[in-house]
Amino acid sequence: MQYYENPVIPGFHPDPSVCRVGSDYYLVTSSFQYFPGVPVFHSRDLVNWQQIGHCLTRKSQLDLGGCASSMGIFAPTLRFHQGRFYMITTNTHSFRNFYVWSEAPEGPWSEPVWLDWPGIDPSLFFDEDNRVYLTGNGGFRGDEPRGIYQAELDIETGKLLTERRFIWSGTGGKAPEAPHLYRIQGMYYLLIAEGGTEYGHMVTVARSASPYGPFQSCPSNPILTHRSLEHPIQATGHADLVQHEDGSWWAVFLGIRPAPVPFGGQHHYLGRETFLSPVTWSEDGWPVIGDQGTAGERMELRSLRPGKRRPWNGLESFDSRGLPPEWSFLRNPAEGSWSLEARPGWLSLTGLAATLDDVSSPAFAGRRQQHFNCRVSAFLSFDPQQEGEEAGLTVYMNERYHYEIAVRLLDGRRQVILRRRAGALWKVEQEAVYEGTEIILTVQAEPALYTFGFCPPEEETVAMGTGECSLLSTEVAGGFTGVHFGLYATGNGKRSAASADFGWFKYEVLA
Ligand code: 6LW
Repeated sequence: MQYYENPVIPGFHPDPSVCRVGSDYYLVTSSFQYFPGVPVFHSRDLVNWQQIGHCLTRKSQLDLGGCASSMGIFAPTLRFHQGRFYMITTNTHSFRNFYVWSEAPEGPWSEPVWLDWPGIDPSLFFDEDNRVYLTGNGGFRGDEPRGIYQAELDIETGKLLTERRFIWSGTGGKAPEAPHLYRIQGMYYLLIAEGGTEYGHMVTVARSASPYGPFQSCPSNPILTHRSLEHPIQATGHADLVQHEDGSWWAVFLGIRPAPVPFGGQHHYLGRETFLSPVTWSEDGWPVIGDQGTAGERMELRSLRPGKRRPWNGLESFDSRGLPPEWSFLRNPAEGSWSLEARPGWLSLTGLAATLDDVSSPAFAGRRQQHFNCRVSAFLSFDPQQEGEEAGLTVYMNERYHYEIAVRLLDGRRQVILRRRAGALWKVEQEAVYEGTEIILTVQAEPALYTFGFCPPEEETVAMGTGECSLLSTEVAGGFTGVHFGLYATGNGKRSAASADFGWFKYEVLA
C-alpha cells in the first residue's frame, strides 16, 4: 500500500478552502495580520502543494494598519465559476466581508467587492441554475441565534438579492461556523465546523432538497473530530470538500500537532495546519471523512498519484523580482522599511521606531516554521550607527511572545544578543561583543527547544542559549496564528541610520 503524509501543508495554514479546475487544484488559507494576505497554493495531486502567490497584495485590498495580532483575515473560501476564481473572506480588523476575483489564481486579483453581510467565514456556492448563494456564520447581531445564515447574491455587484435567512444551528456544539454549501446527487449538503477551533473542534453535516433547508442533520455527526482522543493530530475541523477528476472525494481541513512538553501537557506552536483526508459515502448518502471521522499522519493514497514532493528546504538569495511567495510582512509594510533594490542581491531592512513588541509594522519579513526539527540561518551585513540600532533573526508568535538573536549597538559597541520575551517577562539573556559587520545568525529548532547561535563567516558557530518552544505556543500566547522565523531591524524608538542587509536565508529540515 502507498501512503501520503499529513499535514499536506505544514505550519500556520488554517481554514483551508479548495477548488478544482480540470486537473488543477487550488487552495487558500487564512493570514490574519500578515501581508500579503491569503496565500494561494496549487497542486496536481492534492498531496503536494506549491504556493503560487497571494490574493490580497495591495493596501486597497487589505488594510491592516494597527490590526491586533490574530485579527485581520479570517477564513477564506475559494471557488471557480465560468472562468473566474472568487475568494471571499472577512477582514476582522475593519469587520467587513468582501470578495475579490481573478481569471488567474496567481493574480493579480480584483479590488474588493464589499458586502452588506455580518459575521465571519463567508462562503460562495454557484448553483446549476446560476443562482449564487452567500453562506456565512452569524449570531453576533442583537439577539439573533448563533448559526449559519444565507442569502442569494448578485456576483457582479455584490448586492444581496434576497433576505438573509437563518438556515442551521448545527448539532449543539459551540461556535457553529465555517459553512460550505454543495449540491451533490441532487441534494444540498451543508458542511460546517462546531466546537470552536480548539481541542473540541469538529465537522458536522446536514442536507436538504432545498438550498435553504430545512436541513436534516447527519445521524453520524460529527463526521470528523479528534476531541478527547489520544492522537498526534488534534483540533481537526473547518473542512472543505473537493471531487477529484477520477470521481473520488477528498476533504481538506485544519488540525494541530501539539508537541509534548517536559512536565506533561500539550502545546502547539506551528499553528493550525492543512490536512487531507479521503471522503467516502455511506449507503444512505452521507459523507464519511477519513477512518470513520479520524485522520492520520500517514494515509492511504487510494487513487491519488502524487508527483515528487518539492523539498521544503530552501536557500533564499534575494533578488529584485520580489520576495519568495512564502514570505510575509507584519501588517502592511511601512514605506521605506524594506528594499530588494537598495543593494542588489540583498534584502535591506531599515529599522523604524517600531519594535517587535509593538502592534505596528516593524521592519520585518519572515516565513512560517513548518517543521518541528529544522535549522534556520541568515547572513547579515550590518554596521549600526546610532545607539539602540538592532537587526537580526526572530522566532515570532506575536508582539508579546518572541525570541531574537540579533546585533545591536550599545554604549558605542556592537554586540550579539539573545533576547527572550514571554508575556510580561522579558530578558536579554546573553550579550557578546562582536567586532565584525558580517555575521551568520542561526536558530536550531527541536520539538521542545530553540537553540540560538551566531558565527562570523567561515568560522564555527558560537552557542548563545535556548528558548522553550512551549512559551510561544497558542496555549500560552493565545491567538490563531503560528510561529514565523523573521528577519527584522529596529531603531528601538527612532528610525535607524544604517540599513541591515540580509544576503541569504536558509531553511533546512532536519531528520
Ligand atoms: C475562523 C473560524 C475558525 O474564522 O477560526 O477554525 C477562525 N475556525 O472558522 C479563525 O481562523
